[in-house]
Amino acid sequence: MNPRTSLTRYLIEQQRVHGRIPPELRLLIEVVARACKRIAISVNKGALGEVLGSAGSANVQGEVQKKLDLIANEVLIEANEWGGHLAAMASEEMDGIYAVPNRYPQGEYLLLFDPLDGSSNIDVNVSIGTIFSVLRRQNDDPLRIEPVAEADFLQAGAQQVAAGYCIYGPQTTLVLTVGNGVAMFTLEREQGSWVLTQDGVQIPEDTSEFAINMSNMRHWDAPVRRYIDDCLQGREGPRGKDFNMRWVASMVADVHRILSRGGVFLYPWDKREPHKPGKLRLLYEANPMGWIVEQAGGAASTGQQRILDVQPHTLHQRVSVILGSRNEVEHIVRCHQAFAATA
Ligand code: P6P
Repeated sequence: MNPRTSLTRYLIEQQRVHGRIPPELRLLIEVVARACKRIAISVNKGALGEVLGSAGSANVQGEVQKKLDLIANEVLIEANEWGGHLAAMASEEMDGIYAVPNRYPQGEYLLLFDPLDGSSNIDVNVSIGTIFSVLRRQNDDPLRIEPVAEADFLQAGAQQVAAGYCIYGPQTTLVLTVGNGVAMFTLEREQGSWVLTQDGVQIPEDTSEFAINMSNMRHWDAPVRRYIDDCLQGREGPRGKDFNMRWVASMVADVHRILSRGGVFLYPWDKREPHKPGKLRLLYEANPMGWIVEQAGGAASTGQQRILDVQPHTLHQRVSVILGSRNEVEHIVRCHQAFAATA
């Protein structure tokens, strides 16, 4: 029986065989993966661990924080502040950035994370997850005298050097890209090791399945309404085939399904908050998930442009998200272009 490939072996191969990553980035990813194992332990305890329910606080977005949101955030910060490979961290749950204290070893990487995505599903035992993104500090100061600033994080998603998520579901699975395709590692609980269970993940180019929160239909812009209307008409309609719909309200779960069998995920701009381009966060959700999807042969667009080309201006910037099976995303982008041409 082939010896099972561990996360460590996979990362060593990406470092030494493919020359994709330096040792410091390999070690940083290992630290994040260990933190995800620690979060999984808390998530799996549920009511037995007294980790359910609200923390009685709100995050910088004004959203109610769950106890597990804060636990996951703390685990990631504690694991990485001593890691020695980071200059700073930024979390969806925190305002501003967390610069590694000077007395700790400093690295050249910037870690961004949504510590627990899909929090509304925690108390109802539906899959949730941790999303992370790694950038390199664009600082040519060899002595790194300049302190890390928020502006260091404001890099387009195309600058990421690693991205991944961990889904806490029936299995605990770590999904990772370092720019050489997408690999999936399933947590082997007895020994606590990440085992490579899929490499070279490929999203089918076509799909008959869309994921969107249909209750927002009346708020959508015309191109999205037209796209969904066409899908709902099924084989008698302009798409010539029937469509299925899924919506988990946990991006990691919807994206994991799309990586596993194809599909398209949409969280578009809507008129409830017209001044915001969308609900999802560019740096903590759209960029890491967009890169993973592209690395698996899919596409990720705002409807107007490639998500990974969006230049961030603020840390918690939001964006409209359309991602998944390449041909379906391109069809939706054409719907947007058609309406723009007649505007
Ligand atoms: P809604 C979770 O809060 C999240 O950020 C994504 O994981 C998810 O896709 C979306 O929001 C769900 O939003 O409005 O359907 O609850």
